[in-house]
Amino acid sequence: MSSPLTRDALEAFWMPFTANRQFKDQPRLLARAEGMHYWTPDGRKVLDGCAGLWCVNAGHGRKEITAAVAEQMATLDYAPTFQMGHPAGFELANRLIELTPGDLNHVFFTNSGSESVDTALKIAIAYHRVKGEASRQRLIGREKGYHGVGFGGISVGGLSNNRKFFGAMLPGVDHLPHTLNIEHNAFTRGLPEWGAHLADELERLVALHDASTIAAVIVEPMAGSAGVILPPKGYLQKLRAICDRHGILLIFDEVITGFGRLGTPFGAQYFDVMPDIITTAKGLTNGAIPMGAVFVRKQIYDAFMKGPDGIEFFHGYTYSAHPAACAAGLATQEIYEREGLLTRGAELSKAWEDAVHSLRSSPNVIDIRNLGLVAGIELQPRAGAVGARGYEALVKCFEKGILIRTTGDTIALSPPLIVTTAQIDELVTRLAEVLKTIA
Ligand code: PXG
Repeated sequence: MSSPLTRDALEAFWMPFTANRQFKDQPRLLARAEGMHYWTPDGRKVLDGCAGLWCVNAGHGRKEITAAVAEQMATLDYAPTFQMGHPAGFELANRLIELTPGDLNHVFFTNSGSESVDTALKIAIAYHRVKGEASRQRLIGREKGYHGVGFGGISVGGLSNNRKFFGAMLPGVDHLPHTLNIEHNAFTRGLPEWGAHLADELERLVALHDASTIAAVIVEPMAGSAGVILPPKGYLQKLRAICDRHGILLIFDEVITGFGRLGTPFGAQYFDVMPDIITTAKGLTNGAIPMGAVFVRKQIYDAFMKGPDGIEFFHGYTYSAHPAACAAGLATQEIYEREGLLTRGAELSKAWEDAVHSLRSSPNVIDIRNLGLVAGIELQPRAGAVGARGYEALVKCFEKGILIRTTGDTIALSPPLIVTTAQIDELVTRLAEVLKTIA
């Protein structure tokens, strides 16, 4: 590898969610990006099969975003949004609520998905309190859920590696069962038929804890990080109905499914289920500048806007609605609209489904799951070495010029929404070639 960085120079940066020693012994560096591709420092071209980390939905190097950010920085580099404001924050909020379903018409800005999740959980608990139901403090997440890495997010999250090192976390949290079931649903195209009854577990938790103690349920409408786990047909509708029955808020964590990943602006529209709160980040700014946003329904916002004059919600970040992020967000939304990217996934999803399911005949593949422009390809774990096959796939794919994501032994694919059918074929063909070389 012809990186200018020596082994020593790699030490100072403690890398996130990375096997630091393995990486630093054999680094994989990305130096440049444009459109559907990255380039390594030595000029090798790599096809982006996962939109960076599920975020670069309009493809890389979008000049309109660069120009908008540069102009914003030259005009107003920073402005506080505590008891002050600047035009771009309001402009972006208004632009975004045109995309959200129903009356999800109020936006709280954050800087990441993790902050969006913690913000949403705090809004949910505070909402019940301002309505006079302060006993509703309990939060319900789901096994295998990923809601970022804040203490709120890991508490409602359901990935044990992300939880077990960090002590007791938030009290008063419980979890629904996850919906992954290879025995019943292996190689299903789109949403699985089996498993809607798993939502009834929420009734069991309500019976156990009593509805008067429960503030909210948070789920990813389609779980990305845990290895692409789909909701069975009717499952989300059932969750919605049970929440309604018991006055519990339903939060959809759409950090991955937001901004066109499933072929609709949000997953809520894809599934035709209306949550009370939606959390987002990633595709909001095409990954170019960090930003997150939490969307809440009118009744929630209105509940806070009553009561005595003064600050209604004691929460916010120095960089909430940062001018550079707002400029990036506005330019990104322009691109999405002009190029029809938020619905392009719907046009491509059949070709995508056919392409990824062709991997069924590849060695060690035990399940393939797909929805919109997402796919999960699950490999049989090696005896006594869970994740080893997945990691080998990641490394070999990179050598072969495709960037994929792996979680354990599951490969996740989620290309930028500008992907062509030829590039889908290229991605899947190269992946099939790699899988043939993995014992
Ligand atoms: N919620 C969901 C549903 C996510 O997918 C977060 C919250 C946290 O977002 P931030 O911006 O704080 O990282 C995420 C993030 C992967 C992968 O490879 C997924 C995420 C992040 C990094 C890698 O699956 N999702």
